[in-house]
Amino acid sequence: MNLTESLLHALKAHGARRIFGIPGDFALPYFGIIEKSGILPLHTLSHEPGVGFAADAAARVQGGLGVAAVTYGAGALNLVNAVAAAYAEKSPVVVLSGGPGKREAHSGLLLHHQAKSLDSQYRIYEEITCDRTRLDDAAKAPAEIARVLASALRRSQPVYIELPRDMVDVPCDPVVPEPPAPVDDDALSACVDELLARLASAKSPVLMAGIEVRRYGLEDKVAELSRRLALPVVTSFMGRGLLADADAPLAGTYMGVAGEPGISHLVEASDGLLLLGEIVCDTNFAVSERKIDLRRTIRALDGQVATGYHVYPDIPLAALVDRLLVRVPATGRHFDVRRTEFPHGLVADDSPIAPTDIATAVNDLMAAHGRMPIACDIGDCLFTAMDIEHTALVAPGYYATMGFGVPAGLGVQAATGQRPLVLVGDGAFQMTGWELGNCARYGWDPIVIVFNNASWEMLRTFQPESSFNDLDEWKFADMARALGGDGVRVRTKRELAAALARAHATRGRFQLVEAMIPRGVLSKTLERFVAGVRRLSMPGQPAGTAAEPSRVPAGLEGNQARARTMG
Ligand code: TPW
Ligand code: MG
Repeated sequence: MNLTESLLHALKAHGARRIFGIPGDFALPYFGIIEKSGILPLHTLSHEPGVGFAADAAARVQGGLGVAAVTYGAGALNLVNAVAAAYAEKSPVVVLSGGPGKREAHSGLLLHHQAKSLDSQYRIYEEITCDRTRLDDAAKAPAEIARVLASALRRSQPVYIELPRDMVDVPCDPVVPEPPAPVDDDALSACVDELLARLASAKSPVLMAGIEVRRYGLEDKVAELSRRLALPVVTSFMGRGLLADADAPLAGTYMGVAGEPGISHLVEASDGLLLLGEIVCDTNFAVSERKIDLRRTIRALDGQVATGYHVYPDIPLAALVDRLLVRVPATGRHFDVRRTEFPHGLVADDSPIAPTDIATAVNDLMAAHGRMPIACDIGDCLFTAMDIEHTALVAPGYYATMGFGVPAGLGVQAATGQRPLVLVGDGAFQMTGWELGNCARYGWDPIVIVFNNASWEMLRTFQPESSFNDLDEWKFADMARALGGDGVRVRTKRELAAALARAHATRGRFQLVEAMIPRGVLSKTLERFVAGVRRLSMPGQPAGTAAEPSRVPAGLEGNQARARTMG
């Protein structure tokens, strides 16, 4: 076995199922081995950000590892934003990068694709990965690979592996996976004792499920736990889509001032808020009407548990949930909650389309034909998605990078075999929409709804006076045929409903529905978000005046709303 084959077998053994990538001359040798060995299938895309987003989405929906394979320099540095997104949102993407051969690294010549030094790339990746290795020693490579892949799975974050191009086919031993890290049983017991005591003494405990619940494959167990503990469950904005397929008492999604008032009250009035795997970030919490004192919550995140001022280090979420299930017996009683209701029954008339109509039309479609997984970009499309029935959803709800939606949809279809629905704004589609051209050769056929308001509308809501937010009206539907799909532009609710039905009935080619939305028309959720942010951040400010980001208090402690654009 050679070094690349050893790596590929290890990736597979750690849960990778496919590789997304773009080669280059530093990468050709190991790409050759990927193709010839057939250990993992390879999907090439058009632009490295798309590679990263697809690998990230595949990891999110299927569990295990996503793999993004690129060349040195121009390739790997083009991937940086997507890997930073995966780092922030805890998606275990393995970055494989070709690298200069050991001998050429010492030739004295500057090498093409080199930035400042040959190590610049490695150092840049130190900031956005949780572990790294350069495989320049075949004897050490198996242990290095084992360590790095174990880190990716344990931390649920990206890692970086560089393959010098003259190392890829040297003989190498197979990788022996690292044993799971031991958990201190006494610490786990003490932690569970305190946690259960806190919940038992709370009058209105609530469980907020965060993304780690999915990252560590715990959705069914957490659903069971919440029933046994009779805990109403909410997700955060970022965690939307979690537990959609689990049998959980799921009330809805917490979005503070932007969300359903009942859910906001449930969370903000809780005296026992259990944050399981929830990233404590501004998009999740800064929209709180009433301050959530984080010190009074119980937080399990990043392999530790904090209650009040006690911190239990080295308690993995999976171990915590397993132990809680051992300690809390099933009662046999059925516990459920009132659930958020979502709009259904689009009045398919000749009036123009508002974002919320798209949510209604999608709900109607899914009610008739079954749920689809959603890949969503940032922009009003993501706020609109909050009005769509609970279904699997991948979106950059915290890091908030544009360009995620389309390539993530490709990653979802590759990973699950299910046909996804992609929601994307015109601005974001301009960034990565071209990746749809790769659907034909892999047989992917997502339904893509482009919210075309000829605008960077979310930015406009925060700074209405700037004319740079006006975009030209690109004719996206016309581009679909050239890329191997079908496209249709719709202006009315009637046309929207008909186009979605037709798209759903047409398999085998991607279907692009370009929904024309007048500038300034927002989803109900974004409207509430904007109004709430203004109200919270600038008391006394007349409605309709843009808040100025720099004057708004930031920081989580105070849970003040920040007039941020998610950008
Ligand atoms: C990679 C900053 C956040 S939202 C936004 C920008 C430019 C406008 C999005 O326009 P779109 O959607 O897609 O038409 P909509 O509903 O607002 O009209 N560059 C990157 N990521 C972010 N977040 C930005 C810039 C931003
Ligand atoms: Mg737009």
